[in-house]
Amino acid sequence: MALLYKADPARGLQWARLFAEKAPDVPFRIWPDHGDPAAIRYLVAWQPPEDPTRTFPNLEVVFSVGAGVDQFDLSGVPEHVPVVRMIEPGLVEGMVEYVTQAVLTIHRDLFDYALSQQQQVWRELPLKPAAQRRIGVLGLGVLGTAVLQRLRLFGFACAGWSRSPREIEGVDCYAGETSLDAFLARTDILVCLLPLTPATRGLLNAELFAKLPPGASLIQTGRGAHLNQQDLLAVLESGQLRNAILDVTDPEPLPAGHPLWTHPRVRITPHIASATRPDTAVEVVLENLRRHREGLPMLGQVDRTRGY
Ligand code: NDP
Ligand code: OXD
Repeated sequence: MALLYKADPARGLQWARLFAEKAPDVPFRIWPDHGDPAAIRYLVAWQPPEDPTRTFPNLEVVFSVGAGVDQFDLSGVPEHVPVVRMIEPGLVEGMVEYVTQAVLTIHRDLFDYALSQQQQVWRELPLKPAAQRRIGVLGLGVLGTAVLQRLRLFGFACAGWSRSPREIEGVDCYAGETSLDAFLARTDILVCLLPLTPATRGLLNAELFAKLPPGASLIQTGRGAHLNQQDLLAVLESGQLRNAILDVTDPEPLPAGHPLWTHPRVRITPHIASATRPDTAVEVVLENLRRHREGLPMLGQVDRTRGY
């Protein structure tokens, strides 16, 4: 009854230490040293190997080491093997920190002050109260909800958009395609925290940007393929969008020389908005192993028809 870890090997060593301490009865293997393939029951992976059940015939559960599963070829995992994505407090905390700093950067005009600094110009801009800044988060799941709950505390006017109706205290919730235009029309700072699915691929495009108020800004923390990067460059040029903070791009890494790298109104980070934290994630995986053994639903089980 062994668990195979197939992701960043340095973090794998931390997982191994935590498993040895908290679950010594579960042998922990790090890819490619999987030992007896027939002993592998659980796989924790960023990207599973091709045809995992042929290699590991007794595989019972595939865990994504990340919150998203778009990097998985779900068709390669047979229906009887559940796929579970990562929901863990460390990952949530990191995302709340990242989006909060990004929203405050835009809200407090730090792009403009950076440009002034380059020109050695001492120029004050009018201070806008948070209540007059409208934040809109695409995706009201684990991360989008946590981000909005924090941003509310600053007094921002908060809204979010999801597929099915949600209720979050202090947040105007919009649901479904028919409400998207109204959500966009009231959004000054748009945050993307959607999963990448056929329905959301390319959603951040010229048509969508045109529905935001002129001078809106984008914080992109979903997946690179949500965004049409050429369209973004065009709306930054026209002024329809004022600033963009991108944590994810397509492809990753963003190639050297790409115009987004040097755009004065774009800030780029290398997909670090958040990351699964071994100490908190191991607790969740162990809880899910317990649930699985007891035939209970696991936390974060992926609905294959929705793709997230
Ligand atoms: P969840 O599955 O908890 O939430 C997804 C949300 O998106 C839900 O509210 C869902 O609606 C909504 N959604 C999905 N499809 C649509 C659609 N077609 N139209 C409208 N709304 C839709 O995911 P998480 O919050 O845990 O994570 C979100 C994403 O964040 C990940 O998939 C990943 O892409 C990204 N991420 C990025 C990281 C980074 O470092 N940059 C780190 C971790 C995650 P409903 O509520 O109705 O289901
Ligand atoms: C994730 C990520 O999905 O790190 O967890 O992007």
